[in-house]
Amino acid sequence: MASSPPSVLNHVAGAPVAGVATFVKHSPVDGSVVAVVHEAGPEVVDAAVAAARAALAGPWGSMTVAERVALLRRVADRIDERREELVAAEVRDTGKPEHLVRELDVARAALNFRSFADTVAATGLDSFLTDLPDGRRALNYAVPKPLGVVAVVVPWNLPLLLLTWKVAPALACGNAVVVKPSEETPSTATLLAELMVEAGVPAGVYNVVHGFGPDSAGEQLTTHADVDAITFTGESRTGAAIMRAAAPRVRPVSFELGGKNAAVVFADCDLPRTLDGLARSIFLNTGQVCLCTERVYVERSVFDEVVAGLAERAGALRLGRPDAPGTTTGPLISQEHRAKVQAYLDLAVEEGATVVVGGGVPDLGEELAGGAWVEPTLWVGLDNSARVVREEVFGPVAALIPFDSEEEAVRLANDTDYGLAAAVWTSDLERGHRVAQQMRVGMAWVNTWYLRDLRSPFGGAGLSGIGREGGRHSLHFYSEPTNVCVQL
Ligand code: NAD
Ligand code: 6OD
Repeated sequence: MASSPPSVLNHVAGAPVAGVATFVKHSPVDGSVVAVVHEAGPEVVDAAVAAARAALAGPWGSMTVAERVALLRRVADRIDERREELVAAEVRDTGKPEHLVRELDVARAALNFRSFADTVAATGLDSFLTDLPDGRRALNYAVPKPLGVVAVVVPWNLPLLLLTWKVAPALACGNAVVVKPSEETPSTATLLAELMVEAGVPAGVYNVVHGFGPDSAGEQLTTHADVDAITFTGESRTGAAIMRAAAPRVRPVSFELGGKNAAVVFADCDLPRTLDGLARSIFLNTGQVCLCTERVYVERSVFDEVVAGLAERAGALRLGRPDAPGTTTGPLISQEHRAKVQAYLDLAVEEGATVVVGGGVPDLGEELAGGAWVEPTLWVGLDNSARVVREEVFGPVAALIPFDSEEEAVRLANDTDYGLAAAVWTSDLERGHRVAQQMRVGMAWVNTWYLRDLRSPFGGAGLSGIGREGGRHSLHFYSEPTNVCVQL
């Protein structure tokens, strides 16, 4: 007899809590039911916020930085120790290839805790010795304080990675958090709650509420009167809704939102390396990384070669079950998301695209017929006026467009309402610096893509977000200094 799917509960004040209702989570791989999730409801959200508030008034609120650092390191150790359980849970929810989850998502979760432990441990106070013209002297020093109760609302594409990217610095700064994971990926947030308890994080410091966005846990949490700040990763439209929710009480927000990221390929690039890098930047995680390249501008003299090289690499991708040897590419997250991506595949053709590869739904056999599969797709024949070149698809797709000059490449790449990331491919390093600096984005890579130093600022311009996180930038967001001025 088949075993029943696991129940995923909310986590409040250090303990699992049932919800007001349940919903079913389907596997993106084959459509089977993989979990039954407890939707929080307003009372559980209230209880979670109250638990966080109470934790701030308890031992957590008076812990030294060194004690918090030790706790963060213990959480990282627990992630390492229970890595395979986290991998299994993330794979079940997302359908990603197992090796990707192990090497990227779960490895980064542990690193997030270690990195922010290091950063907060090494951070001193701002202090100034002030000499006034009238001869008075004063000592100014700024004491960082936590913001209080922080709502953490995250998406489904890199669930544990993005959640810990916000939770680790929030805890490093002494806040208590209420986390709202995506309804598509509830499992690892809840598993992390167990690890927090095992590591000795006081009850109420880390709470999890499950549910959807509007009229559910997302909205209930972000409109809650006792939440002090909101940190959010997700779609730009959702960011706008959350900004409205934060406005009445003027609460700080940090937003990491959508992208329509460009790659600029110059004829002088190292072509094999560039093609490998481009293929990774278009197709990693089935194109479901906010940083993924969906627009590729190519110097005309190498355009055909780049199109052919990318088509070959797209053709070499292996779609399949997460645990199948050789799988490079998983499904999209859900049928709902596939319907959105498919609508863009149809629109591209209506807008005059020539489909170089892909363009539809693959036939992977009966066993996977209920999954959210889509073919890796490349288009030519479009320009920046097409909606598929302007709007974020969030799937394994890219439009390839030729350019004739550096100036034109910069103009085309910057011709977007978004401003998250860009990649420049060239062997001329001077040009690499010059073009990267002209990109109106939060992160510009040269001859690489998604290479991260967790101390560097991360965020977006325009529709791609507000603020920067990473290293000391995160500490700035998650704390609020009190400046003390002492006349000497
Ligand atoms: P989404 O905005 O639909 O959902 C994100 C989270 O917000 C989910 O937990 C959801 O339940 C919640 N939510 C939805 N509506 C809400 C509301 N009105 N109030 C409160 N909460 C609400 O995004 P998604 O589909 O889960 O993720 C994909 C999007 O995220 C893409 O646009 C992608 O580019 C973006 N993203 C950006 C970054 C970044 O760092 N810039 C990283 C990852 C993903
Ligand atoms: O790597 C990171 O720190 C990060 N925030 C990645 C975001 C990826 C978007 O999907």
